[in-house]
Amino acid sequence: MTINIDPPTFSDAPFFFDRRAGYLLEPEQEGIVQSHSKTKVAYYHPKDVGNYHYGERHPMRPHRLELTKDLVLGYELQNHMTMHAPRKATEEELGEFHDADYVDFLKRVTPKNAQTLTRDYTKFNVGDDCPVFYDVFSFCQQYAGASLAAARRLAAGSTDIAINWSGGLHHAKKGEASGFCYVNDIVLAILELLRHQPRVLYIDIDIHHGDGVQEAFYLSNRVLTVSFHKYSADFFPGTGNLSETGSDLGKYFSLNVPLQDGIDDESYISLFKSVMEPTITTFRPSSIVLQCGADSLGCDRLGTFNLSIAAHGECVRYIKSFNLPLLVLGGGGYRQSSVARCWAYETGILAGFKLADDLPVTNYTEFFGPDYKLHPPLTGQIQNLNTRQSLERIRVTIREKLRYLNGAPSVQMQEVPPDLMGFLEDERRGKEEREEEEVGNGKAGETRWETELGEGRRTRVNQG
Ligand code: V1D
Ligand code: CA
Repeated sequence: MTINIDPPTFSDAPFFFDRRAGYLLEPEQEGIVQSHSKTKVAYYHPKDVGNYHYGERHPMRPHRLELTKDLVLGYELQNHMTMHAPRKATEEELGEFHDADYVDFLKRVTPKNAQTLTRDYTKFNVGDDCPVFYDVFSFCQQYAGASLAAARRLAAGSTDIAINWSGGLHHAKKGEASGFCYVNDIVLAILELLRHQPRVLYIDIDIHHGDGVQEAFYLSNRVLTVSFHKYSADFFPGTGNLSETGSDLGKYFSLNVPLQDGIDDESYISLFKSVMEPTITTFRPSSIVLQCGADSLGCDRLGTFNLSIAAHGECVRYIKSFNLPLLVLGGGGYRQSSVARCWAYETGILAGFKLADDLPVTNYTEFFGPDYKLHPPLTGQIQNLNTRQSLERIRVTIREKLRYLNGAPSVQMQEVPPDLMGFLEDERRGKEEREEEEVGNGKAGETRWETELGEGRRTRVNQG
């Protein structure tokens, strides 16, 4: 591959040099530039997850996951991460959060029998936003299975970072679908982490409010949720006001950063860092789950922010710099080419590599024209309706709320006794699955991917 000197991008600007991480670039290798990290990274991509269709007129395109994976492989990042094709989540696993009748409905419903289930349609909120498409249940099992496998690997300490771009479906509720989301893989993954760890921090940079995750842990002091989102009465889901802070034991453990149209890179990053730094140092999470919805990028078909891929990635880089076990998930994102560029770039950041600006050739190269760059110039900026004063008010209010956390028992707690139920459950799990976690080389039907050198093509090596 030709060695390219990257043109300066937004993340190269001095503004982005983080004191802690020190992003000095090392010599380039095969078109990518390595940084200091020896961090272990596990990449989860459920087989066929990109082949599901919400419908012609629906903005959600799972196919974006194939574009992303092909860019990741084109950049040869698979040589620096473990690659996993995880098994599907079982009904029992989905039932750890979701109601049994809802899981059963998802399992039974098909586009053909939908007519006969109209009452359930209303009850479980399927329809325009959450259509019943062919094999919708398998789709759910796939993306949730990936987030669960990623969480298990993190909890076992077998990886430092786990990535599942097919996950991050933050709107799904215990007993109903919502906002393109059917099962909430994030809640399931956090519950898995909580079986082994005292506190989990959830951060959500999708342009929509992370309402499903907030709601699931609204009364808990073991999960602190922070969502950055557009907040207005006519923007889905309409929740996420600054005043929503949690209840009972969970009071002050839900934080919301409500923003207006057109926020730019500099204000977003400055606010993100000044909220996240005190949140992390005060809450002292044992691990972090980061939902990276890419509909907060400029030019998204549903979103109305002005963020560049570099700025979105800077949030990921910043969270990585805290060196805590990190689960990174996808979410929204409705311009397939931008989503794939963004998540490939962020995979590079997480794996410790700076990617060349010239995109590698993949099966989907035609999606990335006319520039074929990782960081194409942003066009069609939207007017920034966030004033300096409105942003300062949010910053000050959140910092005040964080002061209340200092005295919270879950934060003072140094250790949590081992969870007996979790231990018994571990024992119950099959031998194959324990090997998946301990050996990490796909013994449980996982697939390890290898790349044919020089061609950027993928071959599968079954390990079973
Ligand atoms: F434009 C559409 C075309 C077809 C079907 C749906 C939509 C659409 C656009 N925006 N639906 C929405 C949002 N729904 C409403 C409904 C109107 N009702 C009264 C509510 O405004 C839902 C937006 C969901 C965003 C999902 C997400 O990006 O946050 C996401 N996160 O993880 C996965 C997806
Ligand atoms: Ca959000």
